[in-house]
Amino acid sequence: MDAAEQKQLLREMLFARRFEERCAEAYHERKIGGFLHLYPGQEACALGVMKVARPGHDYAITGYRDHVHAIACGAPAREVMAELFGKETGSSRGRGGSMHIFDPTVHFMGGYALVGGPFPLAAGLAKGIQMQGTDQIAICFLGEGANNQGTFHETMNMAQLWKLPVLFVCENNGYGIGTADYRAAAVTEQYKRVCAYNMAASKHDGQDIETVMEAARTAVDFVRSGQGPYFLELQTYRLRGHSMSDSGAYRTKEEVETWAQRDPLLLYKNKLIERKVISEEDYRDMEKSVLDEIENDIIKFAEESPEPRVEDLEKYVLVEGESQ
Ligand SMILES: Cc1ncc(C[n+]2csc(CCOP(=O)(O)OP(=O)(O)O)c2C)c(N)n1
Repeated sequence: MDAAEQKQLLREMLFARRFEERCAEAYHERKIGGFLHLYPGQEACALGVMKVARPGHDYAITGYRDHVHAIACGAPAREVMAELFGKETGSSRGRGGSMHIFDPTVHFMGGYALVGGPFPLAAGLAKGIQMQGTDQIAICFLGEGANNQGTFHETMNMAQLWKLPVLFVCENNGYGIGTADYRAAAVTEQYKRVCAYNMAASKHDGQDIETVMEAARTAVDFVRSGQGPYFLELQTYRLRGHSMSDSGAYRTKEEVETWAQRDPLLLYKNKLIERKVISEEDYRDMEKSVLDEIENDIIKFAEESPEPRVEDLEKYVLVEGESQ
């Protein structure tokens, strides 16, 4: 990447971080209701993989920690925020909320609350691509906790058997809510679990975005070339709680602080400063412009958008196969 591209990538990481922090504030202001799962600490995973894939062309699907994935696919950040605010202009017209961002126009297929639910849906997307014979791929981003679901094993088997064009990205942050991986899984190195299905797999540092991009390049090329599925494990850490109601009592301050030193945003910022691509002053200016965009464009749009109308309560509800 040239200097301008590196700067742009840093801005996207910073934007993702500040967007999520602003969501937390809006939640405390009671502008966002329901469950809210934030992404700080894991940005290099979704942004790194989608930088290498083809957003808007390839399909992506994920769980409930989905805002940044949607934006990385090209969903307008305004519409993601409006969805969180429950507004009619939101990506799911305010009916879905944080866990159900959905934007088929950019091939972002959601946003699901059921842990492990997206695995077979991703395989279905990949089967559709295979039948149509296009050069697209389906990308399924999920946490390591999801790999303990039956859907994981059923999907890995079928994906490999049918050589589906699907990339599984395991964002291994070490915890499923408050349960450490070693307390729930017999094998904690997730990439090893798919060797039972003869699936190509590898594990990488999920904090360094350039490492993620390099690993994703190999994985994406493999899947796109028709060789079948690939399982990419990225070791990462969420710097905040599982959701807004998490006290964090299950992990030590020292552990969080150690991981904070490998914060993906700081790692990349420091790299660019060392390479003299940016200065501290440039970073401050970048931060100002990101905060300005979030406040004066994105939040403003969400605040000023209309609520869904009561008369439209049943609109988009499917009854006996018909949309009302
Ligand atoms: C089918 C199902 N079982 C249980 C839950 C409750 N639950 C919500 S999040 C979660 C942990 C998932 O952890 P992981 O897949 O590692 O994702 P992370 O939150 O770390 O991103 C659980 C068990 C659920 N939402 N769906």
